[in-house]
Amino acid sequence: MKNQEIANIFRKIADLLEIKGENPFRIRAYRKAAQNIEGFQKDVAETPKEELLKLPGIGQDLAEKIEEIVKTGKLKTYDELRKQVPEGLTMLVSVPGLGPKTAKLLFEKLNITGIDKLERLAKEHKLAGLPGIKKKTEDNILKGIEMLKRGRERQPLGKVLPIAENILNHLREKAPVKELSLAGSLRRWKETIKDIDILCTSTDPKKVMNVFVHLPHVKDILMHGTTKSSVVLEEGIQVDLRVVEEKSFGAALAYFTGSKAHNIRLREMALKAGLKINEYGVFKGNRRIGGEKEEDIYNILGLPYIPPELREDTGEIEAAEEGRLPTLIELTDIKGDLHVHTKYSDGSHKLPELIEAAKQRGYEYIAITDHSKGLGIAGGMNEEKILDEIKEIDAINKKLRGFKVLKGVEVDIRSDYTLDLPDEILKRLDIVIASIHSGFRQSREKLTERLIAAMKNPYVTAIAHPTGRLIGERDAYDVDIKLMLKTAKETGTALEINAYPLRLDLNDIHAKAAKEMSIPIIIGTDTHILSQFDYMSYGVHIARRGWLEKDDVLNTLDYKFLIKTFRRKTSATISHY
Ligand code: DGT
Ligand code: CA
Ligand code: ZN
Repeated sequence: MKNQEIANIFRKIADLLEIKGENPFRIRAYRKAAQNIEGFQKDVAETPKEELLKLPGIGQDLAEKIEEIVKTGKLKTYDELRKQVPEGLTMLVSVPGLGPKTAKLLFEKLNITGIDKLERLAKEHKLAGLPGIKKKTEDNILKGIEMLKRGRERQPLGKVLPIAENILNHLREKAPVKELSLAGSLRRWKETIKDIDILCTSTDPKKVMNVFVHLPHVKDILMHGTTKSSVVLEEGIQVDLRVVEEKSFGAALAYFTGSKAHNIRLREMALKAGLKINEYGVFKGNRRIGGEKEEDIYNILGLPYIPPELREDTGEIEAAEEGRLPTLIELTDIKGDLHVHTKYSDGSHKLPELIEAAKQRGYEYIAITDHSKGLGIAGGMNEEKILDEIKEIDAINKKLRGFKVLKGVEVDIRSDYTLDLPDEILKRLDIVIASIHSGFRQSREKLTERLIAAMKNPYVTAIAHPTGRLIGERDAYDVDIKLMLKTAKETGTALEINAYPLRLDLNDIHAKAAKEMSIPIIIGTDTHILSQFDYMSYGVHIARRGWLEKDDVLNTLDYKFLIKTFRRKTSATISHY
């Protein structure tokens, strides 16, 4: 959990360097290191320096800085930088979307040093008129402040889940627990989480609670009882643990998994049947008729089991009653990852390493989708480089048995609606995913038109991270989702669920809408370092929240069928336009 703190310091250093107008590559190096430390599976504090140096993006200098933080709890570079930049200014750049240049201007001209004043002046339109600040800038600032406030209440799933899993492991090892499960929004894989809910059974609840309130990284103990305890972690997240009786475990699990709306529907059904459901069980009068297993609750109501991801009261109860619940896609249905970066662009590994790792997880294929040249800073490929990569993949495929590497690219959709690579190159690839990485603040019409133009290209297989949001950092860009879906359908273009935990985009709601229109979906992890292959699980669970079944997702297909499906779009589009 120390990893997160170190990553945060590196991020703050990047912000400070940016305010000072330092070298963009240095700034990027800190951000990238932060990201890699966060994604690192082990505790950085307990990792020897030689091993740290093997982490992508961590050189001698950063490795020493990590050691310094671990040893002293502080970092000189950071403290010195902080002295050079006024605190009020640092606060301003913490507003998502408010860049260092604008922050500096506001700080110097209007003496804004706090979020409250910033919000007030933006609402009163007192910012517009300063050089480069328009009404739209004010709107963006207000949006950013709102996001910042929201972010304090709810944190991204990708940040909370690893912390929760560490806690479960710790309890499993150190406490006398029998049944043990996450509940609440985490068990439903909601994209943001308010707090961590955990349930267990035990013959020694006192001991369990003792271990729990003394977990590493507990900052405050809010409550220490024998059936319920609550702590706040240093990361600012609250964790509730409940120890329940074995005969009630299923009922409690259903109750505390929620959602509240789903539970209310179940209780209404129970009342109509003359039954009572609560966190202790299912009762007929005073007689308990179930509650040890979660399935009991549904079975007694005459329903099939409803998976946690569906429990939002968005039609799952009706579907269950009418016997048309989807058979949700599973992680094991996935036959390969379709969004992977190598050293040809901004990934950290060479092809053979990635292929080996993909084989080890039992995949049948992966698609290599490095960035095109538009993304200068991400080391995007020009035409020559991509031809080199194609050649290397062809050579590798000749030697591989039982595994295929798809030649692909993540081509940038430019602000002027064109793609960053000519058709002559795109047509030589097996998969082309197109995405927007710049000009997010164009008008809704223009942004939508960019996506539509890309989808009409016969060689574009899919749109990657179609709405561009970064949870807690950047809202989705303003696109006409309906029109995007309609065009995807008409052109036979797939849409991606990007499994990168800060993206998860398409989100659950849009994925469900896409499914209802039979638009093909691909799930890709956007892997830049090996451990990120694990993100597939996030993508699959978002798909599950979108009611997706195996057949809705293209990378559950065998290689042969997958390629056939991709080609079908190309030939259909060429004959149509
Ligand atoms: P969040 O906001 O990310 O923590 O979302 P949840 O769903 O984890 O919400 P939370 O932690 O407030 O409560 C956990 C579950 O407990 C919730 O999903 C349903 C159940 N629950 C909590 N309060 C109530 C209530 O007043 N009535 C009912 N029926 N269920 C409740
Ligand atoms: Ca919760
Ligand atoms: Zn990517």
